[in-house]
Amino acid sequence: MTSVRERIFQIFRAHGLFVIFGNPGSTELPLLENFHGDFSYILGLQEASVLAMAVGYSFQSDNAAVVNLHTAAGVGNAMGAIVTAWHAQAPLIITAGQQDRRQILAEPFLWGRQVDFVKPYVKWSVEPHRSVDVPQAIERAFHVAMSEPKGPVFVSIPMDGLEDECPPVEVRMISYKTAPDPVAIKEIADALTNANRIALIAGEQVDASGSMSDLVKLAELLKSDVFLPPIPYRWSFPSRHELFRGSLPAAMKPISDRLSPYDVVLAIGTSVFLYYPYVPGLAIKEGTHLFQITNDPEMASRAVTGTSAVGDVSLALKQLIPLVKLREAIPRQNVLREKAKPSVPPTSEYVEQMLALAIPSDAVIFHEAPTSERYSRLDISRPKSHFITASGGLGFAMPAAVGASLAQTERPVVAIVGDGAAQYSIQSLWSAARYNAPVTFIVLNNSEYAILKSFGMFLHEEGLPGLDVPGIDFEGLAKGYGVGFQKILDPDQIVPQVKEVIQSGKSSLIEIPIDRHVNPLL
Ligand SMILES: Cc1ncc(C[n+]2csc(CCOP(=O)(O)OP(=O)(O)O)c2C)c(N)n1
Ligand SMILES: [Mg+2]
Repeated sequence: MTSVRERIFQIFRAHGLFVIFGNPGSTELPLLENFHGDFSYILGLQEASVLAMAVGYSFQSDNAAVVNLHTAAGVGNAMGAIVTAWHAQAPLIITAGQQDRRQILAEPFLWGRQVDFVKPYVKWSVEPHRSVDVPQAIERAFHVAMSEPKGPVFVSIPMDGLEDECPPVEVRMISYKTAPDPVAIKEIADALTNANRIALIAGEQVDASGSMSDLVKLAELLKSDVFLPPIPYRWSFPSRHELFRGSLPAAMKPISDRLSPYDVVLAIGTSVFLYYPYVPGLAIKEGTHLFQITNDPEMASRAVTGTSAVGDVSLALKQLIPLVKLREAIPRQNVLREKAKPSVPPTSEYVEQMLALAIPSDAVIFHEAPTSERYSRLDISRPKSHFITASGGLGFAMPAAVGASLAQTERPVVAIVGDGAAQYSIQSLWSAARYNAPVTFIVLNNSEYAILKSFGMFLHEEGLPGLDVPGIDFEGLAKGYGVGFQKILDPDQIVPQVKEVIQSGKSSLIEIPIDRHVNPLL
């Protein structure tokens, strides 16, 4: 006879899901009993870390990732990270234990309403009525998570009945990609052909769909300028390419100003637009026509301007490329950025400049150093290389870096985080040490929430409490969780020491004290 539990693991196996990220409790133990040797269980010491490790893993493995949490409290702890996974289109099968149904009407200890409270941030949330339905729910959950737009799903698994006999479940394959309407693509191609000056916005779905090289091909045919979207959670265009113009600013007026020289703008695989501070202005200036291609109908419907086509962006690029003609290059002036100068302690700008020299171009980087990121000059030329939190919720980068490292061993993995951001999922250091994930964690320490001081300055707010975080002992934290530690006080040592730690192949935390200068927000 084959049990419900056995069928669940058969389905995971059939879909290539051999890693379970979790933090267990009594309600999950019946599922984990006699855990199979061909699966790995990656323990995170708090659920925010568990969830983000799974996201980092799914980004690198190009597959769904499985998470097992502890009833309502565990799901609650993971909730901020589930919001991030939702915005990042991360395909997760999130499971959690539920109390035994034979006593559920009495609302026993650990019974929870998790099916309801995750709902706005998952594509599907279910607690099967019968234990024999759980494997079928897992099979369906996999397909819901993997269909575009991808995203997290939630299955609550009651702890009773997992030993019951369960009939086989058909493990199915689905082709998930849907091509955009060729008529819409032709309209976009015609507009590009007839345009004077073109800007492409290289959205996150480009990297996620493995089509960075096709986007480069399109940009080189069109000789267009290429921007990343505001606050891009995935990096989709080579940072050292001559057509690359950086990220768009994250506010209305600055965006329409930045795009005003162009008569045709194509935003491919991203929102139109992701705003942060409210700076009123036109969505787009008169004379600029914007087109959007996105895998997400909701993203298309909330766009503030332009004409949208819904469909898979990799197929869209394959359709577009043969329809556009090679254009003449437009002469451009190279804008040389001034080099930041060393000081003690160094500015975040100087540190980012040094990190660009120290971090190899094949690295996978998770960036969560809010005031410093804007100075980044990292060499990003390969797919799946640079990620930031898609929701704005901190506590993503460190655990996601651990998950990314567990998914692949060829590329070095680096997390660059602020001293504040580092605290939200600090226990991910333990998972890095425990599972030999050689992540280099670089903490830029200004003992404050500098970005919030910038935001306060922008809004002319005075007397704000809670923006200083002095006295955190990073050496103690690193050692306590079992990773290596280095503190770099001499700015000249940043490049050699960071290089050395990355090459060491061990998980380590590097603390770099930086100055406390508050920079303007925009
Ligand atoms: C989960 C969560 N809580 C609170 C915030 C609000 N927040 C945004 S940035 C920030 C401070 C970041 O400080 P740090 O990482 O030290 O970076 P710095 O601005 O100093 O470079 C905070 C608390 C958030 N984004 N996410
Ligand atoms: Mg800080």
